[in-house]
Amino acid sequence: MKLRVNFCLLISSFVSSAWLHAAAPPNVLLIVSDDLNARLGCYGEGIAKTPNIDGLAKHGVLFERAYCQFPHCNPSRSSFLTGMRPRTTRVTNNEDSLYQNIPGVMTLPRWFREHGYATARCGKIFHLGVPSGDESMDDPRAWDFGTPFKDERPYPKARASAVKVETGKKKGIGWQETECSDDDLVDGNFARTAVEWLERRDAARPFFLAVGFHRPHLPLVAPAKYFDLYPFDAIKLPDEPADDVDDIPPPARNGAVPGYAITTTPDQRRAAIRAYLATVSFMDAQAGRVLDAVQRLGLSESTIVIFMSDHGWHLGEHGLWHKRSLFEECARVPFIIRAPGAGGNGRHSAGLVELLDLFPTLCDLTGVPAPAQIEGKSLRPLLNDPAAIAHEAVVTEARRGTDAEFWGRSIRTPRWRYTEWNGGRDGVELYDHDADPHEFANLAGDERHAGTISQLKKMLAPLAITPAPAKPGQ
Ligand SMILES: [Ca+2]
Ligand SMILES: [Ca+2]
Repeated sequence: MKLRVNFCLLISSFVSSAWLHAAAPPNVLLIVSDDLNARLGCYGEGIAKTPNIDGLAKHGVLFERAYCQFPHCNPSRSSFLTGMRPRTTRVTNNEDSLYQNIPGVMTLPRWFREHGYATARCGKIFHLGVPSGDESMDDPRAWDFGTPFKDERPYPKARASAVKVETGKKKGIGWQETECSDDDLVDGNFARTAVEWLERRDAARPFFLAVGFHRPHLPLVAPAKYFDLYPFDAIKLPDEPADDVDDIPPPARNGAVPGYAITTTPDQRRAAIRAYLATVSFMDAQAGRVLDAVQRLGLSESTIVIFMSDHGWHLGEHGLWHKRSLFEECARVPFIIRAPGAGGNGRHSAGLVELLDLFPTLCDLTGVPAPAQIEGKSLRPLLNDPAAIAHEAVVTEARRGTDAEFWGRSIRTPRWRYTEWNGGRDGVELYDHDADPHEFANLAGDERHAGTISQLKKMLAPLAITPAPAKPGQ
């Protein structure tokens, strides 16, 4: 009799746990900001005011060392939305098509859709033909619902009392503090639509809601109230050694965004930084609207929330004001996971992680199987133990240059960053993060580090794109 009771208990406990899992897999809310670096309040070194993202981090796990695979919209997004490295997707600029390169490719939202999730997109998740409004880069098979992406041009009127700094930009605008409401700009619209979608969702199915904010992508347009958070005169410019650029190989110095040469004078630099911060705070406020709705609708305990960016952005470090570099400010991204029942309480993880890890992590946390194509790793162990390690090293690659083409590949370990351009023919860089967290001193020419370089080269080779062979005479 006792045996029978235990057997019944066993059966009922098996059935109830299987039923629970089958009936209620967690929802996923994926928030992706565009061109956002890690200088947020919750990152401690922060200069941007981001109370909503900070609030999310307080209840989740913040990854201090998260890196994109390619600091450019389409290559980065094609990588983390498939879980494959750029050497596999072969998407290395904004014009490449993931779907042409890999016909029938499986993407993260499509995978969740095929596993029973209601999938919705508000804003930019795959690379869109920004700012033309062309959505040809999106995966049409991925979504049950998607908002069209329309740039807000013509931009709302500038505030009469706006700080006037001559930008020197010939076409378009670099930044603008506007007299408009949040919903007059695309990100306000994406937040509003995402909240409405959550309110009307089909509660019978778990959801995968992806909200892609456009800011702080250029042009830096935001309502004036967000500029008011940052007094112009209080904006600090980067403090760097005068000879910093002397030891940076030429391919790592060029690659400025055409038409964005607006940072010649200290006041122009202050205005550019201030506008970037204003748009970060604007984006944070929109993310807050979606996060508040998750709480208001009682979904906090059943929803995994991810906040991340597609790559970083330079605010004048090493004289750079753009993306597509392999320095820390550009390769590193904010990455926060709040998962019910895993991690939490504002822990920080110092483990190296890659955006590639997003796909397998979401599979692991939801019970959805991971497809065979995955090249990243689940971060679930790091959620439960912030001292856990996922990767010995992470890799970021870039393609730069206008007159000549330079392929850069960079490997980051807890201590070192090693970068080579065109396989080393056009320059190598080695930075010691233990002694030099701002990457001021390039140690590549120092014979004492030859062994370290040779070891890092060996680790890098199987993970990166093979650079094109040298042309005759090179
Ligand atoms: Ca981007
Ligand atoms: Ca330097």
